[in-house]
Amino acid sequence: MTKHFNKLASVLLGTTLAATVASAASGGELQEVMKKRGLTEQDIIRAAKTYLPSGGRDEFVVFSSAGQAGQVIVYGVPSMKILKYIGVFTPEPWQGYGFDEESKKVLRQGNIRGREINWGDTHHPALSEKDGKYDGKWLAINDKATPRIAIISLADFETQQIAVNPVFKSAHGGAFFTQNSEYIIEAAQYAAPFDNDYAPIEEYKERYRGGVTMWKFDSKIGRIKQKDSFTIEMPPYMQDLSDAGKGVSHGWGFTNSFNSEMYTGGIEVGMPPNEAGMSRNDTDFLHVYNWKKLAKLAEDKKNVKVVNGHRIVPMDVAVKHEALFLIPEPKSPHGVDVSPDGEYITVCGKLDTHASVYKWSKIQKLIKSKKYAGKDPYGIPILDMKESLHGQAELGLGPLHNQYSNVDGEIYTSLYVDSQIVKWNYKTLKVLDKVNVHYNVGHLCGMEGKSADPQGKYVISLNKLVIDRYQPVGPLHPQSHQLIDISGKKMDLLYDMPIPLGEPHQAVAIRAEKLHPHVRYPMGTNVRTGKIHEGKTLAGQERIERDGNKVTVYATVVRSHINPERITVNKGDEVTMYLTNLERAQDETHAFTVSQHDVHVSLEPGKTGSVKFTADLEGVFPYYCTEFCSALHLEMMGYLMVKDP
Ligand code: CUK
Ligand code: CUA
Repeated sequence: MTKHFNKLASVLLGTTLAATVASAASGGELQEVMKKRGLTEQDIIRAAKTYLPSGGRDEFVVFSSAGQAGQVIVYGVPSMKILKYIGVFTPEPWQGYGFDEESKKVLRQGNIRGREINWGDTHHPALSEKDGKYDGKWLAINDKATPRIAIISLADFETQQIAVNPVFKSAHGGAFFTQNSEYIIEAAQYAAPFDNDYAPIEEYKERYRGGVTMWKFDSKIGRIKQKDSFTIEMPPYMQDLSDAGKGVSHGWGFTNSFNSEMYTGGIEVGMPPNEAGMSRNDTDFLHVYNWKKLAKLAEDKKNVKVVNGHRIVPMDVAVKHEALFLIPEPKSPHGVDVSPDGEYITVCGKLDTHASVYKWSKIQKLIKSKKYAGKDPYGIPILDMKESLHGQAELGLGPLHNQYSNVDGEIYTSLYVDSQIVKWNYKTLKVLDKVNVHYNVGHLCGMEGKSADPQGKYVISLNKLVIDRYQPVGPLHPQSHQLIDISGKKMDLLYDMPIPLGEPHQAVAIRAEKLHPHVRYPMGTNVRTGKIHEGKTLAGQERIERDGNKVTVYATVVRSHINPERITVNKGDEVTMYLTNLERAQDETHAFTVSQHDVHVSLEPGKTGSVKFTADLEGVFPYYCTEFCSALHLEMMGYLMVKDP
């Protein structure tokens, strides 16, 4: 007992005070609480390792995909306290994302062929990089269902851009920044024609294509430059997860694929069902491409084909310039993860118990010597698997994804089928430890664990099933993030966090000290553009302007009134309301809605936002501030009067 209390006390207070606390606690309140709640000493130690006292700050901040919710979840580590949901591909009501005009403009950038899309399937968030290290400026995340990439500013944790992929029809293998955020990699998934035409499935091999889009990124302003972006055409092998080279492999990209069989279910009558048809071959292909060279090539018109206004570098051009290669990898792979120095590339295959560690210097040698093991049906050179491999490590059933720690050669891999995290060394190929997780882990998230500067300390297991871990809330269970301490020789599972917002496919963590979000905006800021809003209104400038049936209201909000407090319009008028929050005090947010009009805008200090509606219903409609902002919050209101002239 005393030994455990000493350990606990040293966690809490450091070793010098340990003895004192142990003797005080052993007879006292702590033991009573433990007894009452049925807690073990191990529980108490884990609680102490994750407990964040009131007002405290976490060491790391995690950005997690919210899967089918189309959003991003932000939480702290080690406390696992949820801090924010960021609306990305789907509306987010609290901040009025999708309910005010500025955010609608961002959401509507995600329209496809004129169609509004309000649902998204977020998979892989990525943090912008400088020299392969996170710079804390931008977050990118992909939508798999309707291939799009969103850019979120870490100055205010708001979505600022959605870029639609003009040629892909689904995309899983994004987003991944190159080491200086020059580009964001997005790989296609289910092959389809690049154009928008119908093509019968019998033409799969000729007309259907996979590929990798290199989104040009301007990290100064945090925007994807659509016209400077290009796509590398690839065979219809169903490209998947990707990673950018860094350090010694900077300038190159790596993308997995499955279905090298090009099985479609429709071509080969009498074939076994999809699952078996798509994994008949023992190996699929790791795509290795020199994006730096391809970007240069794409500048010359004669090297590209333009589809939907977007530049494509065809496979034969890439092959001719020795910029695209294939390497066999164990079938049905999932993650491909480049080591912090860029020399080792670890690929895990769901149907293989091994992780395959490729060595960049070996790959480079094969490329330089033009020693190819053969060519695929599209003429792409294949490099010999054995000669590219550093080695393979037997890890367990269903290895999926990898994260690195701050210890040389140390890597953590999720085992989907075994429901475990395995710690091993990708240089020695030795397995070091395993820990059970609950259950069916997909990705895992290390602390800056995929950057050039991993921090160690923790990994988080992002689990697909929870079954018996939480209070049941119906047949659909929350999904689970489990925090694991990796600072010792053995891993230790510290904390279970349920997230009721969708599947946490992937998450990225950054040191909190790297983030410096705004406290307030410069007065009159349009937060979706970062520029001063045309509707900026200062105290004394409030007014209502009419031009025909168009009514424009320039309003201010400040404790504790909305000015103007009365707006009278005619039925059928088109009303635009610009609202500026004049507050400078921290966290003094107001927000605005009008009864029965389906609008909402959140107004953080200094922000100007707007709502727009047609006053098509006659009547009296209260409007009010929706944030409990002061003692006179309920008084912060007014009336929209709509009369039939
Ligand atoms: S994830 Cu998208 S299927 Cu393993 Cu990257 Cu869940
Ligand atoms: Cu402002 Cu409530």
